[in-house]
Amino acid sequence: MLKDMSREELDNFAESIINGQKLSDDNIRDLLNIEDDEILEKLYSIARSIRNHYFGNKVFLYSFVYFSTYCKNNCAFCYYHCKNDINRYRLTPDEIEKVCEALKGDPIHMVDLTMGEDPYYHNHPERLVEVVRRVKEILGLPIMISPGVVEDKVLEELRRNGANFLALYQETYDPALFARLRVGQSFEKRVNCRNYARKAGMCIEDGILTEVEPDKESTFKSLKGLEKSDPDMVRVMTFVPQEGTPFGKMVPGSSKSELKIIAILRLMFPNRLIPASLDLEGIDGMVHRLNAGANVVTSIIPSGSSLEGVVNYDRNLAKRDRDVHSVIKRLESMGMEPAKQEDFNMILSR
Ligand code: SAM
Ligand code: MD0
Ligand code: SF4
Repeated sequence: MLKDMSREELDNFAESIINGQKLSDDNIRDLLNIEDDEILEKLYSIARSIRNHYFGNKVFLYSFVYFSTYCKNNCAFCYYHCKNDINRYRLTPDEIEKVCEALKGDPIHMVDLTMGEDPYYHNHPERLVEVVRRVKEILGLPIMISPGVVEDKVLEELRRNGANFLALYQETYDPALFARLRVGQSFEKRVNCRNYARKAGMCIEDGILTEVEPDKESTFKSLKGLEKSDPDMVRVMTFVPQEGTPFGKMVPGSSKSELKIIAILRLMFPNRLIPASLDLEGIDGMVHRLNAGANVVTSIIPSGSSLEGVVNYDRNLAKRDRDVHSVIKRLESMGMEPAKQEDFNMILSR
């Protein structure tokens, strides 16, 4: 549908989305089918126009604190799969506090506290609540939690003690694919947990994986599922095969599909938060993702930190280059800059 559009027609298309026009199912399928690089560039330019309309050249920055890499689950795609024989760590509440002390003063908008479904915290959710309470006390910043599926009462406590955002990715809205990815887990429980978090007053992030789907129709189902989920923040990440896991021998895909889906998400969710994760391709990859319509940089990790990411493009690199100052420097070279904290707080309260 974009193939023969002139610059003016592309601008009109962006304008129509800003004015409330929704993509039809046929539109979504057509966009997913684009393979030609020139046409993809047209799609990215529409996504950027829409993003710029709502956010200008301003970007939000999230620090990432993966505080326990123990997990009782066996997600086929994940390095932290319970049977993977890897070095794991669990920070104690005191150690988490130290990490946060070190983040004090960093120009970030939110801190993302992430863990595997570690029984130490899952069987004693009051420990998790206490972590959130202390981190809030220390940093005074908005807090995202990524704890996996937790009970309604725990969500309420987390909210009361300072958690603003729950990140919980469905990975796919194709139930057959879900069963292969999140082996033995309940599709509905994951949906319900997200819905309850919203009811309890939190913002929610949902997301999907790409380069694992059996076909385009599966991706289409996921996009429609996200539409129904209607999250405040919406993510796509490229599946990266992880050594020692059931999907470890799969052939890695390129980021082309992710970039295309980021742009489609921008057309479907014009004014929402859409991340460019540093975890997949570092700062160079961030540039492409922002150019496809993203407006948040996630997985920022202090340069000296020994904490993990989830996918860890830099697991085997000598130098880790995803600290906040390197990010801001690169943003500036693109004509972009960090947003004000007030702008972020406004999004949290809408
Ligand atoms: N344990 C919690 C959970 O699973 O919800 C929190 C961790 S969550 C941040 C881990 C997310 O990283 C997954 O939901 C998935 O979207 C992403 N992820 C994990 N392994 C990945 C991989 N190999 N490639 C791409 N994304 C991956
Ligand atoms: C990221 N490594 O943003 C983080 C993680 C969890 N809420 C986010 C997947 O890429
Ligand atoms: Fe555990 Fe989360 Fe990894 Fe699944 S994705 S194995 S729940 S850390």
